[in-house]
Amino acid sequence: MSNPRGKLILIEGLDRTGKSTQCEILRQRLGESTTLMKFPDRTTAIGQQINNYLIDSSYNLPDQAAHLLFSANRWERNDYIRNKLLDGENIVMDRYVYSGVAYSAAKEITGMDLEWCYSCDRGLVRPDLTLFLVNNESNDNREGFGEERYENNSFQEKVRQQFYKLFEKQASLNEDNNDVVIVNVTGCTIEQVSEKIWTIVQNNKEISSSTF
Ligand code: NYM
Ligand code: MG
Repeated sequence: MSNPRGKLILIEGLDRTGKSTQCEILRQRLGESTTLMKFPDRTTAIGQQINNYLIDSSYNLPDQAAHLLFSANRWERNDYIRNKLLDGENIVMDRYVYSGVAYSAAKEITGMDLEWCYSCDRGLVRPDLTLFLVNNESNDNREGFGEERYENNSFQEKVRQQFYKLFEKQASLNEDNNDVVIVNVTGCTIEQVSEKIWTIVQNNKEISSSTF
């Protein structure tokens, strides 16, 4: 008999909410057959272009083109993701489609609405479980905040609203079992957050994922 399919667990959130730390802890907890992935994946050729766009505010790209690069960056890893899952490996993912849609839609460009932003990610492997980390503390004292494009409080607030719109839309479609769980991490230590996440992951019902 072949291996059972692995699980794709996604951690999403605004900048500096502790996603990367939590992804690493979760990967360790899930054990050996678990791979950690992150988007944007800055190691590919497309990812390097994205990196330049994020770190250099004078690097101009039409917003639509920037959006398509982020999406292409996911598509170039889609077969790898699918094959890992089919081989029975779990994947813990640090950002994915939801970030792609929320950050771009938050720019409020005419014609670049939620639906437009979502459309180019249709068909990507869909997570089994999504955890959305919410930290209501101010970003002002967070180390490194403000170094990259998008890292300012007023834009982050717009992104937060787009994330919620998107989750509502998903829930209203109710097409399958794609669970999004909001995890409030305000005032929590790293250990407390990792415990919250671990409880949710362990309680997650058996679900089979499909595509976006
Ligand atoms: N981001 C991330 C997007 O704008 N679109 C996307 O599709 C993805 C995956 O990139 N501010 C933004 C969110 C972040 C920035 O991500 C870099 P990170 O996780 O800080 O490296
Ligand atoms: Mg960041």
